[in-house]
Parts: sequence; structure tokens; C-alpha cells
Amino acid sequence: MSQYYELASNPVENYATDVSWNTGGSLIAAVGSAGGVYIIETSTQLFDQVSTLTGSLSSVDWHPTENRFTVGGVTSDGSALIETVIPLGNLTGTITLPSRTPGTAAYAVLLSVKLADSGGALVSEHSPTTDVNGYFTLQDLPQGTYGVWLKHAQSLAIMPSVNLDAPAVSLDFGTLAMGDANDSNQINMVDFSILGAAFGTSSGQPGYNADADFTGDSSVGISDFSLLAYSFGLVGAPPPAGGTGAPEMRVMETWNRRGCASSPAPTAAASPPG
Ligand SMILES: [Ca+2]
Ligand SMILES: [Ca+2]
Repeated sequence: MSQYYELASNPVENYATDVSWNTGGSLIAAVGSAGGVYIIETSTQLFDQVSTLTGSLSSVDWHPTENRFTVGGVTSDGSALIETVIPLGNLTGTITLPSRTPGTAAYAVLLSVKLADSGGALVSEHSPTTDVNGYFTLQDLPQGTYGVWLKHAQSLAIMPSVNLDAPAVSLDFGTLAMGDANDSNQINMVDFSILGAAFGTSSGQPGYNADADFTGDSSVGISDFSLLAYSFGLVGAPPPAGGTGAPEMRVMETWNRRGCASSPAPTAAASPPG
């Protein structure tokens, strides 16, 4: 029995002239007679068009140890072409906010997200806002394995690791520990004092301080105290230190210079019986 992946969304008549598997076989890169470079996820058969090069691309080879591949061929203007392509991926994250109701405005919050490489150095910084169900997406991240440091201004930071060696990856960050009124990444007496000074007030009243409203209901009360007390004495994950992530950022710039559009949403590939 055989199976094949049809590049159904390709807007031009095209056929694959070469394919190459990455190390481990989780991804396939394919190039076509009319240009276009595709990444196919082996397990799901989802694919992304990762380049809109036009011409006749005749070869593709994954680098044996690094997450990149090289494309060779002739472009539509007749130039010989050798390009290195780093696949980009999207990360969709979800958070849970205690004592808030999904589907309400209190669930749409600004987050600080920082990617760290395997050595703990900062790669990139992001400021996504979640939707009302706690979801956010970071687009066009260079693939690889990262620590993802995530903090809400009133929560302790967490830093799970994620493997982005796929066009679209999801990560559940779990429930945030709320109670950090001064955004210090520690929940201690300082936060308790801020909450105490505003206790019993609502938005618009004297003494109200939104920094102590951990539940997002525009008032400071017992439910906010409960969240603070639950995590009192805890410290969040330290943020990635230093580094500008130069190698990764160069990849992004190269990508942009080449005029490659961001990857479209993965589309289920047809797989007729073969
Ligand atoms: Ca604090
Ligand atoms: Ca509150």
C-alpha cells in the first residue's frame, strides 16, 4: 500500500521534482516544476507553502543536523538558484485565568512572551493579547526547541519548553498563578500591602487600584485576596537573559528579503488510495 500527498492548494500547475526528509522523518520538503517550496508534516499530512519562488526548482536537501534545507534550480528569470530556507512555524498558546469566565472580556489579556534557546538566551520577545477564551498565536517563528517564558503583569511567570519543528504547534500553558500586584514576578508582602490598601473598593472609587484586581471584575475583594494567598511566597520563572538571538533574527530578515509571504493556514491534503 502506498500513500501520497497532493499539494492541493498550489495555485499553478505544478509537480514535485524532488523531495527530502528531515532527520527523523517528521517533515518532508518538496519543490516543484513551477516553483514553490512546501513543507509537509508526515504524521498529519498537513502542508504549508513556505516559499513563492517561481521557476523550475530541481532539488531540495535537508541539512543533516540543522533544521534548514537548501533548494536548487532555475528561477523564472533564468538565474541559477541556490537558496537556504528555514521553515517557520506558528505557536498557538492557551492560558487559564483563575476566577475569570472564558468568553468574557476579562479573559482577553496582554501577555509578555519571550523565547529562549536551549542555552537559555533570549531569542525573541512578543506581546500577544489573548482572545476571550485565552488563546493567542505567535506567527512565523523559526523552528527549533525553545523555552517559552510567559507572564501576565499580575501573574508569576512560567517557562515550559516546546518543539516547534512543525508548521503549527499548540501549547497549553495551564493556569496562571495570579497575585503579583507590582509585576515583580514574586508574590509577597509588597503585593499584600497593595491589595490591602485597595481592599473593598471598586473602579472609580477612592483608593481603587486595578493592579490588585486579580480577577478582572473591576473590584478588589476577597476573591482577589484568595488568589494572592494561594500563591503567597512563590517566585516565577526568571526571564531569558541577554542575547539578541542574532542567528535566528538573521533568518527572519533573510526570509523577509526574499519576499516570502507568511505561511497560510495548513490545509488537509488529499490522500487518495494509491
Ligand atoms: Ca510582586
Ligand atoms: Ca477582583
